Amino acid sequence: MQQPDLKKFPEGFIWGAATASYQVEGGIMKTDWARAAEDGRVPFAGKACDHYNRYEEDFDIAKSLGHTGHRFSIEWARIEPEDGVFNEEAIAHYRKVLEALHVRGVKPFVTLWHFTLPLWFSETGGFERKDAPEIFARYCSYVVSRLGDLCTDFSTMNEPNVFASNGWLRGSWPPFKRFVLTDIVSITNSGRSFESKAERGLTPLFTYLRVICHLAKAHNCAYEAIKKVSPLSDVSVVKHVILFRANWNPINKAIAWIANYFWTYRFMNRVYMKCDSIGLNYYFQKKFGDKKVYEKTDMDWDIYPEGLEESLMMLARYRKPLFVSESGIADYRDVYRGDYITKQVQATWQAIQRGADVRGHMYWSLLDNYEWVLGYEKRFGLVEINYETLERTIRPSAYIYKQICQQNGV
Ligand code: IFM
Repeated sequence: MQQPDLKKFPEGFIWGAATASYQVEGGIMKTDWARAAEDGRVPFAGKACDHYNRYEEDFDIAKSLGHTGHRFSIEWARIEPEDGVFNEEAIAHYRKVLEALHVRGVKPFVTLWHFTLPLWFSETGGFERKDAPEIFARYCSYVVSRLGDLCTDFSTMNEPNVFASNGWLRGSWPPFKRFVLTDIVSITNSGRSFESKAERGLTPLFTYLRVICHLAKAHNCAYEAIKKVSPLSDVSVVKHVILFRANWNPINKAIAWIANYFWTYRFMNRVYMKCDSIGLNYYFQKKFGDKKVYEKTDMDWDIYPEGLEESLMMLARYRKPLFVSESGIADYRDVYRGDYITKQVQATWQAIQRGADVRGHMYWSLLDNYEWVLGYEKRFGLVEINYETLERTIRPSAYIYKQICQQNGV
């Protein structure tokens, strides 16, 4: 029987979880991250969860957990291992992946690029290149032309601001360029364990700004190119939002406003016209002037799932359909995750009541995964991975989410 106080979601609302190729597939070579691992600058991804071979087993689990949607990414280096050379075997693989989702009645959401770059592209300048937008659009339109009959929802890129700030400001991700002043701003999942070469002066800052500009152009260019080959596809960008808030103090309020502008709105203002929908990745907030001490996730991020509501409202101003493309918690012991999920779903429901057109919710992540410079230690998964045996174990919190998915409510 339905609980009387159940907060129901709109009919057809999509429930699921997300993954990304480099973080779960295993065996990915010839990328900037694989090269950085060989150079000892980041951990090896190795076989990861071997999801490349075990996707069917993993989708069975997702299905058994009541998921109706699944977000995953395509590995650019598999598809285009050399400049302009496309690999049909890789396409055939991802076609099988999409078919496996369809057979299980799970709707696919494909991200075309999730952080890792083919070596030929990164070594010739990557997104610093002037022609990067065209190169990226060529790749995106190729993939959509080959997969568009099996998938309608494509995100061009994941978290462009995280990619650029970790690569060109913090210098903790490839290509490890660091603008020394930015040590005062801590950006997401960048870690501090690996040394980067600091470049002095303003040059790295200008390069960063150029990269951001190229990323926005790349999305817009890819949107146009995808529409040419598949006019009916839904094309989105996946934006990481940090919720900057402030206490009563007007100076703090001004700082929060500026931070939200530079982290979220500046990029979105450049791309929203070329978005059919927008994906939101939310993990944490920063409240200026706040003395409250929050409990922490294993990433040392404040536990504040409620912030998802306001983050959705920040993107709702663009008047596009939204989906929560990622939100979740690193929680090795699985003690906070169930409550965290319940609250992040409640926050999503609240945003819908306030007028946000949210169509789906993807927990990050379906599986434990390679957490970039932090390696395999952080555990986000609904499903625990034993990296020795590759055995999958469903965590108790996954069943809390299952109930939400099945009731279409919380
Ligand atoms: O693991 C990452 C993912 O690749 C992008 N969004 C944030 C996640 C957790 O840090």
